[in-house]
Amino acid sequence: MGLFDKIRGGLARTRQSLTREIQAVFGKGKLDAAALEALEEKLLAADVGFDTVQQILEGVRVRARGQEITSEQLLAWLAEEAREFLHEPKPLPDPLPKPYVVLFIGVNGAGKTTSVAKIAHHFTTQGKKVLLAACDTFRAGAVSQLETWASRAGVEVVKHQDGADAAAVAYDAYAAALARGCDVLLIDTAGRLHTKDNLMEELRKLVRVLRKHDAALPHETLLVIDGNTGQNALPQFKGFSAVVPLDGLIVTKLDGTAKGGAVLTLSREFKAPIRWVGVGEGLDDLVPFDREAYAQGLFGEEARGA
Ligand SMILES: Nc1nc2c(ncn2[C@@H]2O[C@H](COP(=O)(O)OP(=O)(O)OP(=O)(O)O)[C@@H](O)[C@H]2O)c(=O)[nH]1
Ligand SMILES: [Mg+2]
Repeated sequence: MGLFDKIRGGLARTRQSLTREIQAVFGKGKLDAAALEALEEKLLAADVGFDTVQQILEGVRVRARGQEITSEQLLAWLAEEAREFLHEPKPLPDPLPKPYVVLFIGVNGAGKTTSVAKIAHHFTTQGKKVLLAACDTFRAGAVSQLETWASRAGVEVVKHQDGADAAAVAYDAYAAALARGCDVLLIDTAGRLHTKDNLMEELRKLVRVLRKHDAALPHETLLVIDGNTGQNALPQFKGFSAVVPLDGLIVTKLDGTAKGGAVLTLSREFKAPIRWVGVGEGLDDLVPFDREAYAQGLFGEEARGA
């Protein structure tokens, strides 16, 4: 399956609830006040934020200019409007600094560890040598969970004992990545609430200690967000970005949610580039973000009449 289809596939639940209902309420005809109101309701239900919804509605209202339109036309316009809000990340530097260091952060259960494994798999299939840093020293079983994933992906892990200082693990892992000639170092961290000061301080320390090696570290910090979180992802983004500069987002579990519309608001409000989207539990189920595919995934054709 191509990447485009994987993103669309992952958004099937969101798309079905959006497109089916839009087709049902709209039928054919004018985009009058009642139709706009119904459309507003559907977009809000898909967890597109209020301001974003207003902007989308204004966009389609202006395009329609009172003419009769079909629901197909309306969906095509919605996809075009949605695409405007979505930000793709900058391409990775070429050549990558060696080792290229990526830090994964986020609240508990967001999908950090599985995303680390999936990205390790992505890089190993490109022939790159990958090392993982087991910096979740907090949750019992977290290190062995990462090790299980690492063996599936065929990569090594640097770990300390449970309860060790996460910053020390990161520091040692970087030294190990250098010594072993690794191309990529992926740092898994413990889940933490952005509202817990002591845990955020631990994260700050991890970055500070890593920078003793090189002030450019980490090269990329990705906030992992559970797609089911919907609008609640906004405070997470604010909380984490206040502590560590974020380079992008990973939105996971899109396959299990009808709230895929929240990504529009995240991307619009924070101009946050989305690096990857998770669409399942397997190693291959993480795909590079593509805004066209995402917009089509929300409002695209395939679900029509489904
Ligand atoms: N369906 C689906 N499940 C996912 C996806 N990403 C992660 N999961 C599942 O979500 C659950 C939590 O994933 P983890 O990777 O352990 O999350 P975490 O952020 O490392 O969790 P903590 O370390 O406890 O903070 C696991 O059961 C994963 O299989 C996805 O894209 N789709
Ligand atoms: Mg984890």
